Amino acid sequence: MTTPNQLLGGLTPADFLRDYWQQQPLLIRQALPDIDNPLSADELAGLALEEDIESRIILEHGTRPWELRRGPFVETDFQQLPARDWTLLIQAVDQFIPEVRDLLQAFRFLPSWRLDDIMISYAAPGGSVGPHYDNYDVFLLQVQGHRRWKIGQHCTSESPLLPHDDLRILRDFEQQEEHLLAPGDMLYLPPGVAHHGIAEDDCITWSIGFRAPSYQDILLHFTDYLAQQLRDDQRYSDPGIIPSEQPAAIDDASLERLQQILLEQVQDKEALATWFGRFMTEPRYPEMLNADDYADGDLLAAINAGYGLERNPTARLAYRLNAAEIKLFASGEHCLLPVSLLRLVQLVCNEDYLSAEALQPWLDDDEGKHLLLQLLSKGDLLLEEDDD
Ligand SMILES: [Mn+2]
Repeated sequence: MTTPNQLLGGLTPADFLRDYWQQQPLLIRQALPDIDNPLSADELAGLALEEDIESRIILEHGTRPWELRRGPFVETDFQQLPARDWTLLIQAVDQFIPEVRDLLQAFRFLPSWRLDDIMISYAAPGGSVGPHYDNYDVFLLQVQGHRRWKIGQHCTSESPLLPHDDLRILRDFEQQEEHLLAPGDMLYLPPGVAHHGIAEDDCITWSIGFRAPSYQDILLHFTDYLAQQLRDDQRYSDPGIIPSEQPAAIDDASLERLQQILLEQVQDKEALATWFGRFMTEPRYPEMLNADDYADGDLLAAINAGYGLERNPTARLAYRLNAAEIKLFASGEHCLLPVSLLRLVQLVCNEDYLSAEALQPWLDDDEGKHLLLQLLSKGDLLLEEDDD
């Protein structure tokens, strides 16, 4: 496993966050020198055949320039592809392949609720998804073969795009840097930086992507959440007004009353925390969380037999600690817990695997045991299974 400083090319996480994160690209040679590709091109193609896996193929010279095809695919789709200039993209591979998920441990210096997924791309020689920019940070890790990355200008939603129904390809690309990445090399890009990666050979790149809710989403979803907590009898009111000279006019005093209503509501910091924690832990594939009832006995028997609990790879967990309590967010829902459970909450949020040894002390704590049972029943945690 790589050390944090190796991962960031000799920078400490604090240096990286201060000088690069959200600001400027960083090329890191041999960020993961020992990376051992756990998924071959054939295995990636195999994933693209599966119903519940999001996959796309982009052909630079298809039935139209930059043709997008969406999975699931069938084997003959791959047999009919040209020898070069196409890319296969598979989303959220970290949720399906433990060896891919393990890489996320290296990014623990960032808030885990900001992480979105690891997308894997396989490209035939010349393959590319075109010059584009993303609205979120991304680390691009070269895992097999070589990719030439061209880095361009800063873009915004005003930047002109090629006419295309499905892909956001930049009309203009102003190249500023170019780097050839070999296995183990990694490129960090902040949001909005134009980039264009072209495969030199049989090329596999992992993209570690982040969640960045838009202001649109924040306003829309937070106010929707707030509105659900309000009563119908909480209404605009104007006691003490004076007679109108112009009955059709909306005056400043009326607008100020409205502003007061809005400001009072959105100022509730704990309501904001509750909404945000729920929103940022919403899983990409909620159907992969299988709710199932567990009894005390199931949990005790498993742990006493030495089995641990595994995090469901689909589950997203986060918490907020305030003076009075803990809010635990689990895959879009939340519960309130006593502060005495903080160590357990941190264990559950931070670890992919909870050993029987680590859990044992919590089985004597009614609230701790209840929390574990709740997470098991919701499907966020899973009982460890026999390997054979
Ligand atoms: Mn990109």
